[in-house]
Amino acid sequence: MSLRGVLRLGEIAIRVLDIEKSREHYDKRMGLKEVLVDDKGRVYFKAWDEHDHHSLVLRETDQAGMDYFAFKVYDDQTLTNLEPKIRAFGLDVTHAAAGEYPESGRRLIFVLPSGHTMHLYAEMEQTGNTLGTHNPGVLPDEGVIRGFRINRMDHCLLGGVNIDDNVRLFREVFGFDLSEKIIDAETGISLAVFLSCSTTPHDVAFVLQPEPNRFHHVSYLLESETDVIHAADLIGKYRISVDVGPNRHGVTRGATIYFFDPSGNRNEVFSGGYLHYPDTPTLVWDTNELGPATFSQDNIVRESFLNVLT
Ligand code: M3P
Ligand code: FE
Repeated sequence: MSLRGVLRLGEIAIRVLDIEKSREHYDKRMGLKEVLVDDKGRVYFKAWDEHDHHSLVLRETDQAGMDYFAFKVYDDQTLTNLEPKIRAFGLDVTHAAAGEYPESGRRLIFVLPSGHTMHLYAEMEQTGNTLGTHNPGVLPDEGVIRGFRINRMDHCLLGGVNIDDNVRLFREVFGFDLSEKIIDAETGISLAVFLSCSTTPHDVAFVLQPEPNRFHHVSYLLESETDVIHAADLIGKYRISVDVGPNRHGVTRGATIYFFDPSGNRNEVFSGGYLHYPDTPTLVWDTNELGPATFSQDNIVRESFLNVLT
């Protein structure tokens, strides 16, 4: 893995019920920065330490959930190389021209076996993280790091059908590793799969659901576990709906909090976890250890965490 193929989760488009309440949540409380409202009224945000123009897109409508998620790839040649492989896997691929999605180069668009719409793109306007690139220093100006002190978007967890087919696509076509999985102890069926294209334990994950195309959470990286507690204090102060208070995942070993945006979409902030390399073996958990796999500080299986999706 020299990271010259599929790079990272670069953009996620989430549906919200009330754009003003969502602005308050994502910008004022979480501390993401609003950077654009497009001609369709969609609102764009970025985390402070992302160089690209944006990473989060919100669209107001009457049903919460996710419209699509988009991975950035290394260059345009990577897109060209991937398209026939995605088709050979059996998926239809449509195209979006450069500029069709704001500040973005051309895109490949397809629907995963799990029912989720995924985009790949190579170019996005780079607006920087405010530090510049020549003698950047380490701390941006006062006020740039706000709210939950989020560094960057990290991963998403999506619920759907056929998750083993997703695993095959991500491994065989996109070059991801299966870093971890949770299986049913009796049947061996995959219940959750964690896929990495980098040195993080996961860049995307899928959890088995009876219905396709469900959204479980989008997750943001914090600098430290102290910042996880700071975010928890703000979640309490502003009466943000909590799913699971500060805890640690067994899977990935991240220190985590789950909470909900005003539309019921789940968000996560986390810090820590191990480094993944291509020779790291796949770690397997079974349902006899579902508590420790999900929340390792109290080992409690939480029904809401497993069953509430948008
Ligand atoms: C994460 C994470 C499950 C674990 C999820 C883990 C579904 O979201 O960020 O490590 O058991
Ligand atoms: Fe997560």
